Amino acid sequence: MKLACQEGMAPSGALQEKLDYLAEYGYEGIEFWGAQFIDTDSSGMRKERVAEVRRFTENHPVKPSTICAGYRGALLDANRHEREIAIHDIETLLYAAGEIGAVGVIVVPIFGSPRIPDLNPYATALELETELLCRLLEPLSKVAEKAGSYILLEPLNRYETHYMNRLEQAVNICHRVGNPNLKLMADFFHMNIEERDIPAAIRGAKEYLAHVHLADSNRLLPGYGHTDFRSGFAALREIGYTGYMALECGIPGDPREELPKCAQYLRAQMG
Ligand code: LER
Ligand code: MN
Repeated sequence: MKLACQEGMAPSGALQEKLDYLAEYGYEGIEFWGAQFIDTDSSGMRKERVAEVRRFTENHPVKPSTICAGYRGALLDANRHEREIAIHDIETLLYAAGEIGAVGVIVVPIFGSPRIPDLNPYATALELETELLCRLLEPLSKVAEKAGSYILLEPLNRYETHYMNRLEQAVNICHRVGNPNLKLMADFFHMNIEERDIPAAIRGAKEYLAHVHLADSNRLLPGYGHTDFRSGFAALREIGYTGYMALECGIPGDPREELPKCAQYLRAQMG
């Protein structure tokens, strides 16, 4: 398993320096926020940013791990324009991920409350959302296939979304769509709130798990809360997971001291 860190958590402003710091601290991957690859004027790809990331990471030990969301609109919006802009931006990001060599693009189907009407007794909002999501993910995962990257569905805790809070729900969507370029990811912060048993949830997602986010129970760096990373990492090892685990959390202090300390802590939990 490889440790990664979100770009915004690394010290200093320039990409080259961030990469150098991360390598020195013991990280092997960097996760980028998606918005930087989207030209909001033309709605196309920001090719110069993609080229820059490629240039800086090509011969660097720290590689792009993933692109985290950052697209406009929402897949599960009742407004067609909002869905279409989300699809368009996610497609752009899937191609960007392919070009920079990242595993894929983290996709959250909807933040917050339902935006699809409840049409009970014909269908509940949740049933409609699942139908719609599968319909949208079928062509999107074909784009992922063409782009050489993966869609990574991310379950979030109940305070951030009403839809898809546990890994099992994302597994069901992946299973139903049945495209090998549709996968899911596991975020320890959300799992700590929603899963009954984190190692069991990870084991249940074996077939589709393609990325991990790391944060402790209080969404600070691992080691500052009460999440048991050791048992979660053992389950990841058991299912043969060898991908990235990217930090996505607050740093309670100077990143120059905290990030290397955290890498050491995480490796000890893997041990
Ligand atoms: C949001 O809480 C989250 O975990 C992100 O990875 C998704 O944007
Ligand atoms: Mn996350």
